[in-house]
Amino acid sequence: MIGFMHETDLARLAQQIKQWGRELGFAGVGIADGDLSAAETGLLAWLDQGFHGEMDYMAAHGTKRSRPDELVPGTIRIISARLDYFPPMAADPHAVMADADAAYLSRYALGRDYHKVLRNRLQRLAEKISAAVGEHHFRVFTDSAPVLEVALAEKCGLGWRGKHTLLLNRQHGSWFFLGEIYTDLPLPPDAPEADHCGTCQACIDVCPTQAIIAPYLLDARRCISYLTIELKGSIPLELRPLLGNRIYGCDDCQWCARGTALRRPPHWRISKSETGSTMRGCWNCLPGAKPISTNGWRARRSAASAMSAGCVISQSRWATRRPRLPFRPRSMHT
Ligand code: B12
Ligand code: SF4
Ligand code: SF4
Repeated sequence: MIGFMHETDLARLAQQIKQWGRELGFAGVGIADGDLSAAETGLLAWLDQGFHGEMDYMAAHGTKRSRPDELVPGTIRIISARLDYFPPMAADPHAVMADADAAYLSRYALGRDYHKVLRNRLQRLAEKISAAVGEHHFRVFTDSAPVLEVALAEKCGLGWRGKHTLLLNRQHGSWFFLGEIYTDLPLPPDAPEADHCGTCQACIDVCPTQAIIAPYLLDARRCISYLTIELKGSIPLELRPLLGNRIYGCDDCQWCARGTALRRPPHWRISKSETGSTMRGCWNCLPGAKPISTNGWRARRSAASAMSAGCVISQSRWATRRPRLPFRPRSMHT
């Protein structure tokens, strides 16, 4: 059947896939071709600089990460999907970060394990496609293989690349996960979205460790997310005081705000550009989350670092209480 599909049938199928995606709970679905040559140059430069630190998996797969058809032969399109997260019942995150007796976990870690949720939904989406067009070759990924997820989602217009390097859009800021279906279906690709960062650089200014060393360039070795989740060794002494009570990931660069009604972390410094219209591109302040205890060893390790830096985290909160999380926090990345 696929061999006989006309362009108009493929365009209709692409619309249908997006509709099925919405029905499955995705906030956005786009279709990208597999040409990531520009991103490949950036990836190689990033690796050359050693910005990946101990994340050896980032360098381990040659060009498979930037060439989808090397990872899954026959792939010509990538269906990229966005799943929004943000725990609606959570308390004010800025209050948590200001509370020396609390520990802050990044918002993504407060819900169900997104790997499973996203993967299951993508699998169901791929099966719907199979039911409609017959067997096609596909593979489903979410942070589970060497894939340049942000570059792919950027290509097909699921948002624009912020200076913090994440993808964001006007609807939900950057508070979403990404996942993909690699396919051999010649679906019509979508266009990228325009950049709305303009002259704003609030995310760069607010980063506690100055990990965003230039617009669109992150030195992961300085990023609190890396330090508290990925790094296996101990957190460098000079960075510890900057962690505050963030013990599992960090969201500071995602709290870029527009408008005066939005609440900010206590250390927020308003950049000049925030008063300009460019800031409207980025609205991320939403209700926050409660302090959460966890028995994750990395969380304990970073809590210990935070305490050694003068941040008081009550033992009962992070060590002895029964974890309230529905799952054990784990690294997002494999
Ligand atoms: C490794 C990784 C990390 C690392 C490194 C992050 C990074 N920005 O690279 C660490 C552990 C720090 C991390 C942290 C987080 N992560 Co992460 N991470 C990944 C992972 C596995 C790979 C990302 C990657 O390819 N990085 C490599 C570099 C090369 O990519 P890049 O930033 O696009 O690089 C460009 C620039 O460096 C540029 N470049 C190179 N040289 C130069 C030089 C100059 C001068 C300039 C200007 C540019 C430039 O070119 C490159 C290519 O375009 C992806 C999942 C996936 N498989 O894609 C998730 C992913 C990106 N992470 C995600 C999330 C949610 C987070 C956190 C928010 C988690 C948290 N709350 O703690 C933080 C955010 C930190 C941040 N500001 O990026 C989501 C992002 C979703 C979104 N909306 O974009 C992803 C997609 C996971 C998912 N499936 O949803 N993460
Ligand atoms: S804070 Fe400003 S520069 Fe950073 S992603 Fe948001 S709009 Fe772009
Ligand atoms: S996650 Fe935190 S430490 Fe990492 S770049 Fe963003 S603000 Fe900086």
